[in-house]
Amino acid sequence: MAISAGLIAFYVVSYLMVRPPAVSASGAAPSARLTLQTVASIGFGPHPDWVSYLVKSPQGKWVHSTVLTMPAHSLVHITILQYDTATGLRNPYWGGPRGIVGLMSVDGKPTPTLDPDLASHTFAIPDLGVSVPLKGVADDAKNQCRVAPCTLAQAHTTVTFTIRTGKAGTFRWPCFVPCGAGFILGFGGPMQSVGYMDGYLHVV
Ligand SMILES: [Cu+2]
Repeated sequence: MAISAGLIAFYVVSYLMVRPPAVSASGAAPSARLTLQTVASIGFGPHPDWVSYLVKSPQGKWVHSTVLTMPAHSLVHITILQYDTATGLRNPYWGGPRGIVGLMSVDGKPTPTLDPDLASHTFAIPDLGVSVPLKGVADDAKNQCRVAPCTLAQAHTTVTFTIRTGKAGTFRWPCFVPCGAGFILGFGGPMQSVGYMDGYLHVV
């Protein structure tokens, strides 16, 4: 009894305390690069069926984290490999990319705006005025990824865009698509969990 109470306490504390590792963009000021992927289900860990982001380390390894580090006063070229299908945005305001330098490109095509119904997730940093809708994979696409990290051979869309960082600081970057399937209004679970659909950006 004491042992199980201890285990439960440990589980609760580790759940509250554990933070995923910070992963840095490649390169240094004034120009850096960062690659992320989104997956419909992470496939391992305490919540294998949760939707999630992963980030590629400068060494090319996929890391299950949403804690990012970028250089200040820089252009950061971001690539997001989108393996999840569309959920759709409740608020069409988020359908237009905002706060980026130039246009986003979707599968190599410059794209001024995205039909909100096609969005799977957003990459958004509200304090920096950045919000980019991420086009989902078609529901009937062949060879869909079920376990992360997904590979380029599996169905995906590729979204690229550039943001400009300013001064140093730490910023939240939550997802604004109600992608937390099975939770109230789609906004619970992974949507509120750092490492899945909520993250921190350290500008240094
Ligand atoms: Cu999301």
